[in-house]
Amino acid sequence: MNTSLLQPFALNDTLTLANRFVMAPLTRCMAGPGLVPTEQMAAYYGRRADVGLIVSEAVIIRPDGQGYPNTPGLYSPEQIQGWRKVTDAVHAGGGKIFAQLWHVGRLSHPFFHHAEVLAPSAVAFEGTVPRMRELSYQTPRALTSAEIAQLVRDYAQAAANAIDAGFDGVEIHGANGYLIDQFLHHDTNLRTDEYGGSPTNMARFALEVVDAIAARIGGERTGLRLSPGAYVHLNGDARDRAVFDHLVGELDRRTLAYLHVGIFDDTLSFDYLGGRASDYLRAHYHGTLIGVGQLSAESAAEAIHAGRFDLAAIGRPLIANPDYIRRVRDGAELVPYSEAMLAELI
Ligand code: FNR
Ligand code: 8K6
Repeated sequence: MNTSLLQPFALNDTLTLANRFVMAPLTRCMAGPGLVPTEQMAAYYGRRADVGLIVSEAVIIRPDGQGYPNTPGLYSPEQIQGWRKVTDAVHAGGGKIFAQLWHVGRLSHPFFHHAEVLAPSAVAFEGTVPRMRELSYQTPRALTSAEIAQLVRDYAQAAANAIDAGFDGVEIHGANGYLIDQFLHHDTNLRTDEYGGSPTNMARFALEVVDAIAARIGGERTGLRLSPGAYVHLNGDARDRAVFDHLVGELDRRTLAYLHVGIFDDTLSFDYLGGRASDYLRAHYHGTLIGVGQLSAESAAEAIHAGRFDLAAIGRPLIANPDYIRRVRDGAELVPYSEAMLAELI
């Protein structure tokens, strides 16, 4: 492999990464009681500190944002303390780590928090909760505008908590069909108020969250993950294109740490985007772009040299290979990923 991916990359004036590899956010469902990060999680992230930037597994911003068992939070003092161990371990190894801030919207279930399931509109997701197949998703209640304003404040507070916990920044989870993405697609946003009905309105919540967090912790510490191509948890609609054109155009006028494609397989082509989600974002956004989706070190190097994106996020291979960077540097074989590996943190 061309070793240039292993050279430092200046994300901005505040943050320089040791190399151009990013650990993709990977939900592991291993938090302890109270959704507090554990010592095992600190050791797991610490083992990967030589990756240029670690994006944490998705972290819920408040109790009703939970959609899977044992996903960590960032709203209680105990959770902040737990994350401090994680960020210390990563920093001790010379790494950088962002927290991925998450609310699942309609993909939550009262089983987790005994509260209502909230979403842009009262449109249910057909199916059952992964790992808890006896739980069927419910029809959510549409958020009021006062509740939307509260959510924006809760995202900003979670970002401030992340900085308190020692994170270098946050990645807003605006991808994969969760709450923010539910506002951005016509399948799940049927609102007729200032948060629905037009591209400007449908993009409003995402931009309010971005702006509230950037105002609180700095735009240079704020990244955003987006899925302009719908591929999981909701259906795409040709009209979504105009929503993302507006949103990404607005993001392009702001100074953020980066945009990150939310996808599992970046060879997927979306009719309404005119091709791959990453190519669409590259064409409309001029800041740092993180590509992802079944990348190898070789295909990542090719894509970066071709200018398709700037940084390469690696997911499943980093579950299987805590020493991924060393193996790439040495040209060593990688251990193949298998789903059975999700059972423990190696
Ligand atoms: C994921 N992915 C994911 N994405 C995200 O934005 N937040 C998350 O918490 C998770 N969690 C998660 C768990 C597991 C077990 C997998 C396999 C994936 C998606 C992930 O970040 C990435 O986009 C995909 O895995 C594609 O990259 P790879 O695995 O092909 O390199
Ligand atoms: C973000 C929370 C996810 C919880 C665990 C997800 C595990 C998924 C692992 C299988 C990956 C297969 C890729 C298929 C693409 C469709 C996306 C689910």
